[in-house]
Amino acid sequence: MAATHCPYCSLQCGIHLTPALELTGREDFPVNRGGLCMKGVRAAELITHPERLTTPLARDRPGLPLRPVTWDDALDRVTAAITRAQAAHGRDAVGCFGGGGLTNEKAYQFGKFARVALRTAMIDYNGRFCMSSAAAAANRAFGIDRGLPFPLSDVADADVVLLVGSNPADTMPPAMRWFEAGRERGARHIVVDPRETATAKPAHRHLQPVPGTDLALANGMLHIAIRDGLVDHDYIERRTTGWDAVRRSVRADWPDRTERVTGVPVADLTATVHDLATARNAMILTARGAEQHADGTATATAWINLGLALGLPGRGRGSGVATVTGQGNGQGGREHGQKADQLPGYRPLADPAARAHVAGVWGIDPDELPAPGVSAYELLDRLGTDGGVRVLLLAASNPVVSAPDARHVAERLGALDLLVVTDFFLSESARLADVVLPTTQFAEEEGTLTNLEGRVVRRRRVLDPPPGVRSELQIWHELAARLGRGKHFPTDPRVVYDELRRASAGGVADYGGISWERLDAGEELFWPCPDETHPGSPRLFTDTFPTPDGRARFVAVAHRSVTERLDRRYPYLLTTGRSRTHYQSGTQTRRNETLLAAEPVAYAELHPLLAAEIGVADGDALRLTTRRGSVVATARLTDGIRPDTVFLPFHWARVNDLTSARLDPTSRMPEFKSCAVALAPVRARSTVPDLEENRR
Ligand SMILES: Nc1nc2c(c(=O)[nH]1)N[C@H]1C(S)=C(S)[C@@H](COP(=O)(O)OP(=O)(O)OC[C@H]3O[C@@H](n4cnc5c(=O)[nH]c(N)nc54)[C@H](O)[C@@H]3O)O[C@H]1N2
Ligand SMILES: Nc1nc2c(c(=O)[nH]1)N[C@H]1C(S)=C(S)[C@@H](COP(=O)(O)OP(=O)(O)OC[C@H]3O[C@@H](n4cnc5c(=O)[nH]c(N)nc54)[C@H](O)[C@@H]3O)O[C@H]1N2
Ligand code: SF4
Ligand SMILES: [Mo]
Repeated sequence: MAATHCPYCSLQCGIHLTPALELTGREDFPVNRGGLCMKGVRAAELITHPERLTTPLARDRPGLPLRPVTWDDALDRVTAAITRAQAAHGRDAVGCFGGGGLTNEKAYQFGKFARVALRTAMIDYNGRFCMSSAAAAANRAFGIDRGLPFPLSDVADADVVLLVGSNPADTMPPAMRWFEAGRERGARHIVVDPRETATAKPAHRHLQPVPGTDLALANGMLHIAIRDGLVDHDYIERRTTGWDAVRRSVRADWPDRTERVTGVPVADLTATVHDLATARNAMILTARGAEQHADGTATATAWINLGLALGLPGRGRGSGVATVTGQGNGQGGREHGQKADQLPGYRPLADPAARAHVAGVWGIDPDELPAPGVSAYELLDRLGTDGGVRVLLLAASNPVVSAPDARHVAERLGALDLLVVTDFFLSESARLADVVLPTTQFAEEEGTLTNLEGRVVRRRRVLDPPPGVRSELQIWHELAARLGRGKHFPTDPRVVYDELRRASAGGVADYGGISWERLDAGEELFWPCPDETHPGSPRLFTDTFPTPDGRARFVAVAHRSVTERLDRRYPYLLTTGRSRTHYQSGTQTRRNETLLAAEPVAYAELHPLLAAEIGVADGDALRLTTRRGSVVATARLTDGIRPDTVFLPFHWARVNDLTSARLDPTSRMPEFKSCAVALAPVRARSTVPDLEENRR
């Protein structure tokens, strides 16, 4: 039996797993203390799933079906395509697209593979669709991007918690124990969400803004804090810069104006500000609802501004402004080099000193390192075009389902010379591939992941992978060897990790002192941890911020309406997100019988008033159409949602045909969480197969 972690979300719940694949929650792991969600308890069922990929597949020509091939054949095809594309179109004709589910070792190695074996600038990953707005805002304000700068259990110590666009009751159920512990102590919880979610129901107050207006909401609350003399001037003076500009910038954000823009009553705005400001300890937590907008960075910044004005970051246990990271290794995945502009340790790729350090560890000349490339959506958008990527290596993401304007993305993938997908199932994206490489699942590999708190956890191997399956570390070694750079790519994850420690040493995300030995001995280690005698950093910002002057930075941000225009043809607002049952693009959870039975088809939540207006009843098929695409989902009526808004979980193919790829100017985050939509009942039963097609 091994003490390891759930493969899914950023909570990284501790589990015990036996070679017979019996899975139970670990009481000794401080984040979940034995608790697991319905996805986590069933995670091991996928290891032996009959649809598991156990041999490489390839297509001999476009249009022909995928067929089993040998590893040598598959890897030779990939190498030949890489060599051909780079000879004809330059190094950047080959691209890499990674994922926040990859272990630290793999995320690090994938970034290195792009820069050292392929020498391409074109690498980015799905975290761009997840954490990029919060990361950009935190880097600017605090000089560091670590989702929670404190252990999750601090939530129980907060007297007031404001959750903005975050639904942990569905997305991280075991985390709720800490919220519940707080409420039992008398803490007040306030939720900002257009829907009355399972998180909002037990909260003390629920603010229901129009999707896409969170920035206006935060600025309006800051205006009230200033007007009512609730600002912590001593904190602002001692610990921050830039206050004056921010103070001036919210002068016109009067409460009635904020109510008009956001739909949140003035009384609720005022009460919330007073709750936050008068609490001994208060916490503001943002998540994707606030961040996945074309102004996501500015929105996250506005909430940070409010928190700084109230003196929350670093005030003490139970205080702060933070973001709730999403994917299993969303945190580590963005620290070690999958991002277009980053080297390991959160080092900027454009910084000569950073390049010199990492090139030294990698044993190459710094001049060999490419320049920063483009962001995830931009990379996908240009696939197969002149100057775009022509051979794409895709690992641990399923953009045909999860990228915005997904129909367009599928078309771009189809325009490639060669698409190579590494996965353990034939995902919707893998079905479009020319070469599919089967890889190991969590129970078959060693490694580390970094959870939402910046805590590094160990993933442990409990059984051998099926014959025919290889880990990504082996795959990238083999490819690098064929490209003449094999010696740079060890396959033992411990060796890779020790190199990652050296590469990250001295960087913002310093893992230098976090050894597998210390983790295996049961030490709880949070980065930064510069050396082996360092205890790690569970709580940041208590004395100083990692900015050049040690102060947090206010940044003035103004609300402008960025949401796609509503008109007579597209009169309603569509927002998207998650159901409790399924995970992400659904490759894994839609293959689990129990989970599929619990939530078999795409559904859309809407208010009974809206349903009556368009003439649908609960359970009817509903057609949703945007300026980009059209989808059928089952109507689910609830009076907990704003009557002008429809909510659609994105776990089923085609949902993202609807969403807009307009990007945040700073983070390049797409606006997954608001666009204009038309709704119509589906009368003809013949269109219902649309729903069935989504089963898998
Ligand atoms: N069951 C399940 N759990 C998961 C995942 C999963 O796919 N399924 N994925 C994991 C990952 S990668 C992530 S990133 C996290 C995400 O975790 P969350 O951020 O909690 O999840 P979402 O459902 O995307 O969005 C949260 C809420 O934002 C609300 N919202 C929509 N638009 C707006 C808006 O404009 N303003 C505000 N304030 N709220 C809005 C939605 O109604 C939704 O309830 O979950 C992780 N956990
Ligand atoms: N409309 C809308 N779209 C969204 C969002 C939203 O809220 N609304 N949320 C966005 C967010 S926050 C995220 S994080 C993305 C996630 O979207 P995706 O990037 O598509 O994430 P997953 O579905 O987790 O895809 C992971 C794929 O990799 C495979 N996989 C898992 N682990 C590994 C591994 O270790 N190695 C390899 N090779 N493969 C592996 C899985 O089987 C699956 O096919 O979706 C984004 N898309
Ligand atoms: S909350 Fe996240 S880590 Fe915990 S069991 Fe569920 S999916 Fe796994
Ligand atoms: Mo995410």
